[in-house]
Amino acid sequence: MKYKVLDKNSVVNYLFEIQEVMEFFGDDDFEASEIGDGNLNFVYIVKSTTNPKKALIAKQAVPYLRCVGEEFPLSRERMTYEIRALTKFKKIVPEFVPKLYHTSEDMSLVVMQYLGEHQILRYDLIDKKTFPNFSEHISTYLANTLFYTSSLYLQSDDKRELIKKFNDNTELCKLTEDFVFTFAFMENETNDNENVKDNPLAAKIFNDMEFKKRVLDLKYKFMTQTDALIHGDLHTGSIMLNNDETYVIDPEFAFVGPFGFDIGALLANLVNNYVHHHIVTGDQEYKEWLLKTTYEVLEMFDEKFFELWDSQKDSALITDGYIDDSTLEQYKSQFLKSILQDSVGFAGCKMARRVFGVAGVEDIRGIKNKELRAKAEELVINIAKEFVMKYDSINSVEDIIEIIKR
Ligand code: ADP
Ligand code: SR1
Ligand code: MG
Repeated sequence: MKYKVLDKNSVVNYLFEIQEVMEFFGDDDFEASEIGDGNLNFVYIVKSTTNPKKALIAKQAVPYLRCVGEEFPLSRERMTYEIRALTKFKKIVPEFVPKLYHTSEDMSLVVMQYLGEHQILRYDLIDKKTFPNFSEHISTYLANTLFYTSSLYLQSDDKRELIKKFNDNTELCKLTEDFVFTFAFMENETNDNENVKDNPLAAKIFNDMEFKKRVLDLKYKFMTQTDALIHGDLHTGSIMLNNDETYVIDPEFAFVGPFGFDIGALLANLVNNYVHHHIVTGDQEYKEWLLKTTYEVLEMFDEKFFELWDSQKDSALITDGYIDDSTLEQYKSQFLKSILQDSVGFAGCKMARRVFGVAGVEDIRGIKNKELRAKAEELVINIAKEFVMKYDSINSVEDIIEIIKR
């Protein structure tokens, strides 16, 4: 079918032609409304008119960046990568990825399970909700998606096939290069310039050449490392969950990139939320829960990744019999330490970009009281700076928790 931009009426007409959707709704009529609150795309909830709990989600990419407007063109091919990534991750960790009912690269559209009993993690964290299974779930998601798409599991030809399939996601990788690693740390028209103007904190970070050199190193890792298929935008707005289940949505930034990038994104968002509570609510108990969760996610990731690696004797990287067991164990420990270190570096960049860059987040930019917001921003920049300046000397998860607490 030839691409056209849908609206709440034409999406229903389109779905009438899709067998899987018609089977889902059976004899029920259905209607659509737009619920997207993301930066890039349009998201429709398509509900049965007789039973509104029976619903599906239809998400379509339009040929521009939604949060800026039609004057910022962005090719809709990003949905091709979202479809490919959802399909791939669904095979690896089916319990953490919504069920797919229909995908069309031509229409840049996906129809998926409606997560009606799940909430976006970012808003729940702001509301001080706790989730007993979150660290267990998300560490399993991270360990499995990263391990099974890496050269520690795949053979060389399969890994290169994976790179071919994902690494033309040029425009979204460039968005990250620009908005995560560059524009947020210099004068730029896309920044939150009301806040940048006459702000000593902005001047401090924009003129900190030692910090900016380290950011360049991390940007270079992002641009050149092809470790594993990553989600590419794993902030707390890309996670929907409840007490029992956790889902990861929105992998349109997916490409074969550095191991530490998704872990770093999650770490950054947990720490920015910690800063929110430190400054706004002062809720000690909740801050403790956030620190415990951060600790568990990182430790459990390490254990699970190690375990997966131990069960794989032969891969593109390691040929069985190549080195003795104790050397291999040392090698693996060092390898995992370097993933942790890079995660901390990426987390620093991802925390700091939310202060002055485009696409601020509710945890920080959403703080209504100006003085408190300025305090939160300063704290975010201080922790982020420490992450970026010290990432390659981090030895353990305890070191990271120490930096946050201090
Ligand atoms: P974007 O690509 O524009 O960032 P998202 O994929 O993040 O879009 O979706 C935007 C919003 O739509 C989410 O924040 C969430 O509220 C809602 N949403 C997306 N997918 C689902 C889903 N499967 N079930 C329920 N709500 C969803
Ligand atoms: C201008 S792109 C804005 C941001 O939205 C996405 O969620 C990514 O984080 C991207 O950097
Ligand atoms: Mg999103």
